[in-house]
Amino acid sequence: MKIGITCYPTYGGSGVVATELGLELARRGHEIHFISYSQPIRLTGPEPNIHYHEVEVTRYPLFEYPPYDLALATRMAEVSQLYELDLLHVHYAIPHSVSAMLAKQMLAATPPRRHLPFVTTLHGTDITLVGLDRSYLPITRFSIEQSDGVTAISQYLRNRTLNVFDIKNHIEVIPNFVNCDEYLRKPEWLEKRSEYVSNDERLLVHLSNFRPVKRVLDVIEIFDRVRKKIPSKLLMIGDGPDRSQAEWLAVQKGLHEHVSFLGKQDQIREKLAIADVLLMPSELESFGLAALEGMACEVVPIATRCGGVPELIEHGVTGFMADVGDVETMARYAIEVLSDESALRAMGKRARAGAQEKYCSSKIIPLYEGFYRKVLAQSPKSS
Ligand code: GMT
Repeated sequence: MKIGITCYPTYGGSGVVATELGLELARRGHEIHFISYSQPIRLTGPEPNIHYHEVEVTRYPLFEYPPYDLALATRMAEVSQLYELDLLHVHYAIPHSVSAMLAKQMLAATPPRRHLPFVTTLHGTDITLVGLDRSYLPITRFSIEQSDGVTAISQYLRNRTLNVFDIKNHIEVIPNFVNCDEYLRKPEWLEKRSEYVSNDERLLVHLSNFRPVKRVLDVIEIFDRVRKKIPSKLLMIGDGPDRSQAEWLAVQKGLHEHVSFLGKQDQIREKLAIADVLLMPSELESFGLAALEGMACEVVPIATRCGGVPELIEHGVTGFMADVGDVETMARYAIEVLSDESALRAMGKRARAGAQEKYCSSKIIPLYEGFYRKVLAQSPKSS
């Protein structure tokens, strides 16, 4: 198939999922065209079957807000026409779904009148936060209803979308995935662990875009409690609006020598795979991709019981969950599991087995392929 993919190309789970999906589909022989304002971050080098089309947004003094969604719609239509795409797959409804809807309408109305179905994948904040802003809700609902296929990354997000948006479409749940052959605890990566911790220390990790929903201050609070009982260090991977507050809290608590803020990183898996525990105390996660990537690397996730997280983590078996804001309980779980090497390693192995059982890309990519085929079969070839 020839598939156009649009996503937010910078750091953020939806862009990561979209890019990894494109890469996996390309390896399986599909022709993939990324259409976005910059090259997706995990798209590092030239890859067979992968094309990237940049969306240029004209700046003009009259445009206080340059109309990216219109430029995107135009580029989507152009690329679809030129490369004879079979369908578009947009990740994150706002504004990508609206742009795809416009591109589809333009192509249908202009000779030679191509039919271009589009699939929208809902990731979370497009529904839970942004979509609930009254100014975005009607257009988001409309573009979801106009989609030829809609998927959600968890059962939770599917149910929430159906309830909040009162949408009649079928929403297929296709969960996020991880490449289990690339995300694993490689012995040669473990050798690098000594750059961060000594032999008698434990290593905790947090990975996010440091937005308020991630509650990064709770990460520092949890680590503060763990560090009082267990010699340990914390790696903070990523960047975003709450980073300086977290750095300041670490200084105030006298932890600055034990916490490394690494910023945005390219080789996430090599950093994840050397850790013992991953902290994800988010206010909300529709899925929690960081936890899945950690689990594949045998890192025990300690997270909040929110959104789609209970679908991913089996409490007490493949990780731990506590209520949002309950840093005492999350710290207690971390101390318990980090105090016992064999329990820690056994839970890490069960975490990987949990990831492998349901979420390896080898299991999930065929679900997307099947879904595309279903959408194409239901769509007329030309209008
Ligand atoms: O919340 C974020 O960090 C960004 C957001 C995104 O779209 O990039 O994440 C959402 O999508 C991820 C990938 O599907 C999920 O793993 C996250 O759980 C989800 N975030 C929320 O629901 C808050």
